[in-house]
Amino acid sequence: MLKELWNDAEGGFHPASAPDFLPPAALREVQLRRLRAVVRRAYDHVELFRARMDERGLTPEDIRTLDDIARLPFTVKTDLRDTYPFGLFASPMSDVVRLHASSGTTGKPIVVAYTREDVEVWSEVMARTFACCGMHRGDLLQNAFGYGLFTGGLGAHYGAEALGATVIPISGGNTDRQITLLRDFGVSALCCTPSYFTHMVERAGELGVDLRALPLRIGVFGAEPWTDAMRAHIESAAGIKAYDIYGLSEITGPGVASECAAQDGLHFFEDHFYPEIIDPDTGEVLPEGAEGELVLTTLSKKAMPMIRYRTRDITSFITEPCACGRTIRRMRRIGRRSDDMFIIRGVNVFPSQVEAALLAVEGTLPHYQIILTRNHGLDQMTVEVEVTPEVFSDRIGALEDIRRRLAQAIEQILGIRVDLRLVEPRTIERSQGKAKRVIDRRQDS
Ligand code: DLL
Repeated sequence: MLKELWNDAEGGFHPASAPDFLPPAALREVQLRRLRAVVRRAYDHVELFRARMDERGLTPEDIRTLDDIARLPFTVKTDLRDTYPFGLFASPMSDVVRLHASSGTTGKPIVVAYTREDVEVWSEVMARTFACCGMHRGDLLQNAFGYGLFTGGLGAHYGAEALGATVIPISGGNTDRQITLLRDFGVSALCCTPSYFTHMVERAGELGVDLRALPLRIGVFGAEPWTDAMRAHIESAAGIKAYDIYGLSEITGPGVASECAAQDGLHFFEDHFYPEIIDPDTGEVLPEGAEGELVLTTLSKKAMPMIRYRTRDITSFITEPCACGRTIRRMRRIGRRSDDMFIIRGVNVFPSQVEAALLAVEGTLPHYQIILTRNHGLDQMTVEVEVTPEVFSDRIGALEDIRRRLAQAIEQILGIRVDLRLVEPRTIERSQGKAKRVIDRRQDS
């Protein structure tokens, strides 16, 4: 079976991808076996988890079916902060071969650990991610995710090597050099955040390099929310297929879920990460297909098992089978986190809604920022968006016309009027990693 999956010439599959195609009953068996083992491990080695199990009168033996997972306590981000730096480790430091950390927006970073086996599993799921995106041995991957404490760079690096592709470990930044290598090396695949890639596209244009004429055919993007409108922009500007990949440091990093050729939802590598969707208010598991908060359990993590980790990311399972033939479950793209919503004059707003409205209007660039301020106790939202050089240099009429259409598009989606500031290309700061879309100055005013 493994051999049949290897499709070197056209790409798509890799021997490690076999679990993607398991019959569901066989997959459930693997999951239950691993779930029982990981609960046992966490109970024996992680004090916080054992105390929470004891409080509920639960022992690892009580986990007899996959549904029993709902009886287990949740883990949340503050648990990582409260036990900073190493309090959730289930392995002695002598077995830990790697640490990563994520800075987050407030306070102490969170620290995550990997044994040698954990790094192997991570490489496998990243190899499966790249295979999902149509990459194969012989591909030349420019890895523009940041190398360092962030999991993107090294996660993608090890995965691409496990796949048998050739990696260029360029990391993020130094955009002119990125474009030179893309062109001179004949790069066929590239990975980074979608916002950084829009910057690369823009810079390539300035340098007179037509990305569409290069051998580049695959873009693997993730680490931040992006919309289908952004995908359409990227695919047509660079002449590539753009895939969405998902993951988070607490669970392993990238490699938790990935789109496939169908570009219709992200497959979970659920033989290693068990997904549930819960009601964020009550904590109840929701029926298949309903939208809610994604909760993940690591089934094979050794150094830092995570049991029912609440991601804050909002999505739903897709219940129809996928055209690609994979049997592992899929979720819809993550458009928002339960904690990135803000309320303006009583209306709930997610940055992704603003992005969708902006990209629907021609003449704007995919560079924008949302600024929140408070004026006499009243919250104000200003959307700053760059317009194309043609529009900007045109007579006032063109600018006014775009402003009107943007205001309409936003009002249609959000139901409120916002302040719009149309700015020259290059005004808004470019990010090499995750873009900062919302600047909240409400506390300053
Ligand atoms: O961003 C890991 C990663 C690296 C994923 C490279 C994909 C590619 P953290 O820095 O811990 O880890 O941030 C995790 O980023 O909970 C989501 O809110 C968000 N996120 C990650 N991927 C996506 C995506 C990495 N494809 C947090 N769409 C997660 C939307 C995403 N949000």
